[in-house]
Amino acid sequence: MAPNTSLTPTGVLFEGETLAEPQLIDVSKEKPKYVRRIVWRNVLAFSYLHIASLYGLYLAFTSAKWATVFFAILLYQSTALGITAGAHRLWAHRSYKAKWPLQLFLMIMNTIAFQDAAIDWARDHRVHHKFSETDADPHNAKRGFFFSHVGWLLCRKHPDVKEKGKGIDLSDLESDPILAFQKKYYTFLMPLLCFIMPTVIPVFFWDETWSNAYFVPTILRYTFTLNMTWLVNSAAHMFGNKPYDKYINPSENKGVALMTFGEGWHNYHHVFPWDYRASEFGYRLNFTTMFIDFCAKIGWVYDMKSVSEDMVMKRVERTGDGSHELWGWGDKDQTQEERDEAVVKYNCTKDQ
Ligand code: ST9
Ligand code: ZN
Ligand code: ZN
Repeated sequence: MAPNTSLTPTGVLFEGETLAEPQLIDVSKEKPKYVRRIVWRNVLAFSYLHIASLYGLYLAFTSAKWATVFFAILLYQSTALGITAGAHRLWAHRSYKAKWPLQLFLMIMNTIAFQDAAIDWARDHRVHHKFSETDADPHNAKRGFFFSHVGWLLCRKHPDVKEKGKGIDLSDLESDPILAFQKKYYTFLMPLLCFIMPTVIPVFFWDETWSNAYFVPTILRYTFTLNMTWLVNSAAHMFGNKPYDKYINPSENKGVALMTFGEGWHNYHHVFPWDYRASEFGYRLNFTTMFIDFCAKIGWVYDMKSVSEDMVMKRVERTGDGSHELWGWGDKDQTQEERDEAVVKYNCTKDQ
């Protein structure tokens, strides 16, 4: 029998004391040690995607038609919206409401982007926000850049993800007919929309070769979009300022914001996840907000939630790291202390 190493108190307070009944400690209830289990099928699949994408990149510069390259870029942009405006801001966070034509458009774009059914994507993402940087976070950035970028998709999830995830309410998404349809027919819809359609269109409409059509707008476009998305979990959880909350890892990362249509303002987003703009700065590096506002103008979007300037500033003052942007001297957010302590040369009036 293993020695009793449990920290559970035995009830014995001093040497010589005996207990009336010997206390048995149920070690079976102790948390089992986490062992990482690699999923080799995924390792092979992602290795293939990345190697084939390098070939796609070569073809894009050497033999693909302009129309094919343009098609790949267009697919990247529109399917990114299926993730940002769809899976992320609409479904995972419910930060705005959409009429069914937009829901349908976003569901189709989301399926072309192949990041699993939006219900599953949103489940992981809700867990990510509620248990950020713990073992229950599916892509816990404390486990390093590689793990939070792609490593988490190469091994079985930590038991805490599943345990804590059980408490997440998904009834709103499960009762949504468009999302239920996507999930039910995913194994048919996803290959058709993500792999077959983007390969067939260039061949039939502008006489592209099968190989260019497969490697450029299909494999390269898909792998590129995946990596841009993963950067939010890796780079934007490690590099950048924290003007709203310096006690958390998510950061304001302009490079990621640019490539993900506004999802790199990640310090703001983790502090105010219900804000449909996912940032304080309007359309700055935020094509998704522009798109949602445009849809609101044509009547497809309503009930958009955001955060008041006043509430943002209170949070900046309370927990920010001091990097919140000012336009310069006299900005209304400049503190009195900053004015008083400023070094002013050749000052000839009392009024600065
Ligand atoms: C992909 C997703 O790449 C990328 C998501 C990125 C998210 C980024 C977010 C950033 C913010 C937004 C920015 C957007 C920017 C976009 C820019 C665009 C330019 N709660 O998962 P399983 C339970 S996908 C509760 O298999 P394993 C549940 O019972 C790429 N319970 O776990 C479940 O059963 P079911 C393509 C949970 O076995 C069961 O466990 N897809 C939770 O450990 C099994 O679930 C792939 O390559 C939870 N959170 O396997 C597939 N999770 O589902 C990759 C699980 O029936 N995935 N449970 O209810 C896999 O192969 C597997 O999931 C695994 C883990 C091997 C990774
Ligand atoms: Zn995050
Ligand atoms: Zn989020």
